[in-house]
Amino acid sequence: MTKFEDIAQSVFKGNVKKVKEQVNEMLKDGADPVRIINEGLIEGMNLVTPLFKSGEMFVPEVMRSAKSMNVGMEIVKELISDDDIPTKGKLVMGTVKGDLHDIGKNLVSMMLETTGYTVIDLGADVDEEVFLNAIIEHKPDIVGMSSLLTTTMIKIKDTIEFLKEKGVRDQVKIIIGGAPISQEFADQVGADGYSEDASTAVDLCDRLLAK
Ligand code: B1M
Repeated sequence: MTKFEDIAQSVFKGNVKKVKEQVNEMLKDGADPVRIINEGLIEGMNLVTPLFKSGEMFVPEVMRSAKSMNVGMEIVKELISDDDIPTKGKLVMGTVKGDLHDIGKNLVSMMLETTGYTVIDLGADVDEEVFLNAIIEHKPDIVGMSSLLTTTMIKIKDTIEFLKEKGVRDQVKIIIGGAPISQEFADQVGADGYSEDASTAVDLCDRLLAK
């Protein structure tokens, strides 16, 4: 096994301490930081994704793997310019106005980040104006909206309408999700996509940006 593969295995196993040690040791030996990211840290999360999808790995284990990857990433990031960090696309993400549930949204953001997306997380209870300003400021490829309450689902529709009124709707793809959300609802409100969980959200973003 190569040293990059060793790091990938430690990320996969969620061993934060080992990832820290291995990354620091490889940097000391002069390894390329970008290769550490691509062939070690990201590769480790790539091992996690199919097992999470098939139900063989669960949320706490995925969180540990993601934490290991992030710890490694923090060390390596110091040494390279932002332009060298591979990014598949930029997302602005938030739970809609009136809704405080953020666990699922955080998991989606984390999976996207660990598979190479840049995520600007606006948090929960996000007003439509805040989505608008974030689009203007960050120029994301995708906007993600989460809702966990049947009473706040309507806010997704309102926010999309508001973005249309302000003339920015067509500048971004919009994805939505959360327990009460369905593909049918996504079609009704004019979202570009719906995903039922964090790993299919990654597939959805990949598909939307490949078009
Ligand atoms: Co509340 N809550 N809650 N709650 N809560 C639910 C959602 C509820 C179903 C519980 C129930 O009654 N059975 C119910 C909603 C009923 C309904 O609307 N039909 C409910 C209620 C009623 C409420 C309050 C109104 C209770 C009250 O005060 N009377 C209140 C509302 C507060 C508010 O938001 N204004 C409330 C409050 C809370 C807590 C604050 C206590 C806490 C939230 C803490 C937090 O998030 N920081 C909480 C919790 C924890 C839950 C349950 C138990 C768990 C939600 C969760 O985190 N699931 C929930 C019951 C349940 O869902 N079984 C419940 C785990 C998470 C990983 O899954 O969020 O579904 P989930 O996310 C998934 C997918 O949905 C998807 O991917 C995620 C990962 O796989 N996904 C996306 C989510 N967002 C996505 C976005 C995407 C793509 C995929 O693209 C953008």
